[in-house]
Amino acid sequence: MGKFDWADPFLLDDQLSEDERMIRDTARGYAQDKLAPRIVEAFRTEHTDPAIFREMGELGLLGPTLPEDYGGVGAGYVAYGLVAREVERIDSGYRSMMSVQSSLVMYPIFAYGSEEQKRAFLPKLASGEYIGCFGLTEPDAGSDPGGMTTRARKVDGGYVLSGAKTWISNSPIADVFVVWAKSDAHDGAIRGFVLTKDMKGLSAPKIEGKLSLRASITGGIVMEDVEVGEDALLPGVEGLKGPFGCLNRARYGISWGALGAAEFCFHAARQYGLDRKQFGTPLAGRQLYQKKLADMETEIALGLQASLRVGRLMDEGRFAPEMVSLVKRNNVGKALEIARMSRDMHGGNGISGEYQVMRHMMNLETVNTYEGAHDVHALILGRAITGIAAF
Ligand code: TGC
Ligand code: FAD
Repeated sequence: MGKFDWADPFLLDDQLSEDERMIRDTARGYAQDKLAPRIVEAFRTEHTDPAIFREMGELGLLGPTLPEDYGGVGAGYVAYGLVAREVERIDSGYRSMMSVQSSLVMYPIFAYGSEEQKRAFLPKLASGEYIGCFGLTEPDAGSDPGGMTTRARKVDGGYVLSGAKTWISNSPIADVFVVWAKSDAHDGAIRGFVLTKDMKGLSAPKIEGKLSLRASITGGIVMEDVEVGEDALLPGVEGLKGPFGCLNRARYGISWGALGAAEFCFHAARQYGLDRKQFGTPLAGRQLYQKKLADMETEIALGLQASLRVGRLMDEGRFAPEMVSLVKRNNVGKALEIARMSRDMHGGNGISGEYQVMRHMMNLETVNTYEGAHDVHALILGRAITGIAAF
């Protein structure tokens, strides 16, 4: 007979390789020692610390799946997911900073870029010397990125980009901008371009006053006739499959990350219930309280197993995007329910910054929306189930 561990019911740890456990422990140590002490204040004051990129870079946590030649550590996707889980256990905003840099900026340059682009950008993105952002969403094209109006006009020796992106993580502090635009030289097909912050006509205003993800800066990208050379075009991909190829990886990482946030909220509710007495007994001794804890533990355990399975298939080159939609949608939706539940179980204390569960709850509202809203992933699955697109 095996022993039951309430915090690891299916012995997830046993299913990891030595290398995966090592990367997980590095990420956990960093997150607990360096990120946890600053998050309450950072969230309260809406402060994004750019030094975090360099700290993560030093530990090999940026673009870890890339080969060492380009600054990565050649890790697999399970290891990448484990990093996301540890970082988001502290805050979804910190995980956002890490996953945009890794999956949405480094990955497209690696997968679709020229050798010169890879050499010029990847090592500095891996070390955190450069900060990157990914511009797909526009004011009138969110769930439907095919409706974008940003244009790349062909001119002698390059392109002129014009248009506006919005809700872009990292953009106000970014050095490198991976931007998607419809290119008239390619029959209006969507193409990727790598821009840098010093380019004339490019600006990235901050979006102020978010009530969610306050430790991760978000902004727009405004392109007013930005002239770029041929060398700014990502040569290796054309069409929406370019940005979606990156999103598959980021969404998968989020499926692990959100459960890290959920685990924080579950553990906090358990401890609170053990410590807090009402009507002469610890709250954790009440049936209703225990049912909620059991529901939390169940959803987290099932979700982690599912993400682990998708990660293994990714490492074997056998994943399908719909698998990612399934785990992103389910795990984030469940994490949001768990955070809301934990907030409630903390009573009045649950609304204070110090107890942290309401911060996770507010963050997860964003996580449920970005990288494909919860309902949009239902429609992706619906299309795969029925063969009928209902977007
Ligand atoms: P559809 O006709 O389905 O596809 C167009 C082309 O794209 C290909 N494709 C994919 N390729 C790889 N992976 C995927 N997941 C793919 N999904 C589609 C498809 O094969 C086709 O290729 P081709 O060669 O035939 O042209 O496209 P649609 O326009 O009908 O799209 C529908 C829908 C809903 C699936 C899609 O637009 C969607 O996923 N919308 C959600 C938008 C979204 O996720 N935006 C994310 C913005 S980035 C972000 O939020 C970052 S936050 C980061 C952080 O801070 O952590
Ligand atoms: P909409 O598409 O207008 O959707 C609104 C609602 O309608 C949602 O509930 C949605 O599920 C629903 N809906 C949409 N279409 C349908 C349909 N066909 N049928 C039924 N319901 C539907 N984008 C980037 O490109 N890069 C980034 O780095 C980035 N970072 C972000 C950071 C933050 C903090 C936030 C909030 C967003 C970020 N985004 C980023 C944008 C994000 O990806 C979009 O907000 C998301 O894709 C949804 O688009 P939207 O906001 O335009 O909502």
